[in-house]
Amino acid sequence: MRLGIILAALAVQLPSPVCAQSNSVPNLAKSLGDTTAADTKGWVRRTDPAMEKWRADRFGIMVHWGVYSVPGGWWQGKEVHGAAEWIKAFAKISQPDYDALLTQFNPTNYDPVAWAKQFKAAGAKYVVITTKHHDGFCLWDSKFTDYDVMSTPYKKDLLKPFADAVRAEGIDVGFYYSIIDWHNPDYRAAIKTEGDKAAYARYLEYMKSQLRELLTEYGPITTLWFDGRWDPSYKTRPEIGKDLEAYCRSLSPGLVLGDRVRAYDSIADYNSGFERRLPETQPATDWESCMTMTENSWGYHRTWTGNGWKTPQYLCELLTRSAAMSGNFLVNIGPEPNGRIRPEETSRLNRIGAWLKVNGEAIYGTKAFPIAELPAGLYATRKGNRAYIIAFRWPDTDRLKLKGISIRDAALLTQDGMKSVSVEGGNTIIGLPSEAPNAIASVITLQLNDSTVE
Ligand code: JFZ
Repeated sequence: MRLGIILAALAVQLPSPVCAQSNSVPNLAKSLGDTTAADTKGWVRRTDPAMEKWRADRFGIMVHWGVYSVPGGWWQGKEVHGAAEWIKAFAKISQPDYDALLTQFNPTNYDPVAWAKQFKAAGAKYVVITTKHHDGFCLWDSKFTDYDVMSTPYKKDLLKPFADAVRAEGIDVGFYYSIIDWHNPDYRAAIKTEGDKAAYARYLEYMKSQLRELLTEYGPITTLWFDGRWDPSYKTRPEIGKDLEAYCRSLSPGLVLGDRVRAYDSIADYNSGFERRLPETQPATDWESCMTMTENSWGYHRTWTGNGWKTPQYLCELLTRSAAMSGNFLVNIGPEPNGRIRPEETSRLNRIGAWLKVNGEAIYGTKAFPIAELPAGLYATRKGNRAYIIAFRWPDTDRLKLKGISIRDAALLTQDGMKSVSVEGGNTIIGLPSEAPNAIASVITLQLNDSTVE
């Protein structure tokens, strides 16, 4: 149902008709396959260290940055609602007009070390940055195109210092890479002629060459986040995605790959279909939700927020709900064209980080801990024989009943002692202080009986 809302929101802005090269917008509305909690589609649960690390991370940051950040959602004096990174399509900007934006992309305030410190302060364990979005512009010095940062006044690779700085903070580096490319003349949305087929084959080689650069020249890349698989040229030929995936894995054996590298026929290492939403129930596979802080703009938009900015508390709750369903949460930022992270985003990242600093034990390295009939606003996670109740709404009674759960002890994470812990008819009853100890969400830790099986 949420997908319907996303599509309805997109539909408002769909330009039509569009040229053959960039007809991705209407196709997006018509044919976006979505994955559901029940989808397992050939998924095999990986238990190698790289996958276990990704699984334990639980919280990451996504960065959408490119020449679309220059107009920032405004074109010819008019605000263009919706995802700012789509402005070329939404405002029907001609290729020459769009290319002129490259001459204005000069992020002189770009400070990757400060960015990395900001990610650290947010408590992120991995970061995924757009190396190339649908517009085809590349943030690095690619040998295979001039449509990159070297053709801007900045003239320096943006990814190398990014990867180095992020890694220096102990944070994993991941790369977003768009399969759709509005600029490359060989890209085809559909294959109708032999010529299209040959062009797309060249495009595939182009993608591989770029992915080789990204996977071999920027230090260890832990995850590749593909996007834009919905055009018929890709989604009707699953062998292409399989081939691309095999190629990436051959270059980087531990690579963690979301399902968007594939056509809709199967899930790779995790389900990345939870876009600006969380699953209703816990998926059977590994999964990740990616989330905007405003409504549906990933790239920097100067003014449009849709339903406004999500509060830090709400973002913490979405992160917690994800962990309580054994999933990861990737929150997005869209830096300004000058390289600054906007204050609305830094303040939210800092608030999330401050909460995680105290309560992160209940999130990192945890998985779902199902408790029946937990009151709304309360979530449960588990790590070994410790479980955590994370309360975004402090119960208005002084007793919290945990149905069917038998524990040895309970404590507040941030202060000593609970009023009481008792057992009544197989349920654990925890006596609570009348005030929530934490303004965002308080954590009650439970010491499980050793017999409670994992
Ligand atoms: C894609 C991009 O088009 C968008 O610009 C942004 O980068 C986002 C992270 O990914 O948009 C999508 C992709 C998939 C769905 C919705 C929007 N989906 O599966 O519902």
